Amino acid sequence: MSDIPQERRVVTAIPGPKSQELQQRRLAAVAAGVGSTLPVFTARVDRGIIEDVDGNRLIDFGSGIAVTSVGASAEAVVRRASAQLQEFTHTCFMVTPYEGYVEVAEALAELTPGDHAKKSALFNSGAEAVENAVKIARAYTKRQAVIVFDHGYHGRTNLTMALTSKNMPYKQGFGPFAPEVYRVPVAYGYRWPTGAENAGPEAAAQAIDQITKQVGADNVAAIIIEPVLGEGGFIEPAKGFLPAIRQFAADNGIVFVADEIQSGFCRTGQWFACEDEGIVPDLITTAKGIAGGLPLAAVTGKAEIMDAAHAGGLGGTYGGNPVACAGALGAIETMKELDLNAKAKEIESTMKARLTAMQEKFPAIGEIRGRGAMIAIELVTDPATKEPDPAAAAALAKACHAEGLLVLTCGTYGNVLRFLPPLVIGQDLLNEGLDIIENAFAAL
Ligand code: PLZ
Repeated sequence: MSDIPQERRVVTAIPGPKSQELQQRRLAAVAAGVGSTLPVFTARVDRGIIEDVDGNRLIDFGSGIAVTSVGASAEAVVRRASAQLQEFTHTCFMVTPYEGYVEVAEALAELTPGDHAKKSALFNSGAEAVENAVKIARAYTKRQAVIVFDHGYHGRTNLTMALTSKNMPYKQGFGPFAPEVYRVPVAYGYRWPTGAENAGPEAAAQAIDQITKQVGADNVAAIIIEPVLGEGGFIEPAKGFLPAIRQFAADNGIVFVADEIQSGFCRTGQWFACEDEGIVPDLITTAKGIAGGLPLAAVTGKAEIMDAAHAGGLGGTYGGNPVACAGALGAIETMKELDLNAKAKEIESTMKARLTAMQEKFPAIGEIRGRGAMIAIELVTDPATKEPDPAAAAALAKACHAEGLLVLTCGTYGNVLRFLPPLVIGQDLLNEGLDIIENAFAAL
């Protein structure tokens, strides 16, 4: 287990000389299509600190894109995964099964919303989970169409590219895409033409109208939505939108799928973000935070839907790998023991208070939004026109990186600065990170 002093330390330029050397090797050996936010090469990670190969200690406001909520070297994850490594690394659950997989499925049944009978299937990546949710929904409904939303993100495989809304960088040049995917409006309050207060009901009415008129509700297998849209800009659908869509799905025999890959596992201060509006999905996809950094993903849902796919119809060589399952059990143990839902809510109140004070000084902050430790600011050239300002987001991120604070950007317009600290980050580091953001604004 890493044990790094929880203090920022900048001892070289960022990236430093050793990182720059590694970056040269990387550029020669690694495909150009695989990018990096900040080419600082990692040596060790512990709670809120990433230590690089030059000895710099960066404050982590990214968690490897909402993955290492319990930290990237959490004691229980390291202990359980190491013990599993000693026993066996793999058998393939489809060849000879093992208890860890079953335990993860039991934990998912306990933690996900709803008290109906639930079953799970495990996979390696978020995109794979989403693809399988579609397979299961199609098998159950014997229908084909899939409904997704503006600003939605669901992955980089062929079907999930089709489900993802943003062209650059995710889809450009990679088509043709899978058929029977239809995109409808989402209640993006900040940018809704008639105002945020109308966004929920109006967007729901438009979405439902488009589904019924353009697709036909009877043809729809699944409606897939992120309860907080992640890559699209940390958009919280305006109040009332999710319940209306969920009800429409129930009324029309459509499988309602909550993609909680980014928002799940304590990230928003609930086990799952859809709980905030009392939504009980038919299926829920999880990944990222589930296993403390080890690759694991799941589809969990109503037993009768999950059982619709024929025997042998679901699977994959590595799905539910035993080491990843052990890691997940360690991550879940940590979330419960440290009450990371409460920690996420504390992070929200610290961040929102500081960001609200900044917004008064810096009009570029058009909106502060998100929940728990999934917080973002949308940057605009002028709060009156709401013209997106991706250049400001890029400049602020760059300035933060130079000071040793890792932040990420996102958003359909590339103008959102997002903050996803590990839920185990200390209050001092959190405040120091916010100081750096404030100074970056002042220098902008
Ligand atoms: N669904 C809601 O957030 C992954 C993407 C990073 P995978 N988000 C990070 C990038 O640029 O590739 C994500 C998500 C939601 C699905 C996925 C896909 O999860 O594990 O990356 O396949």
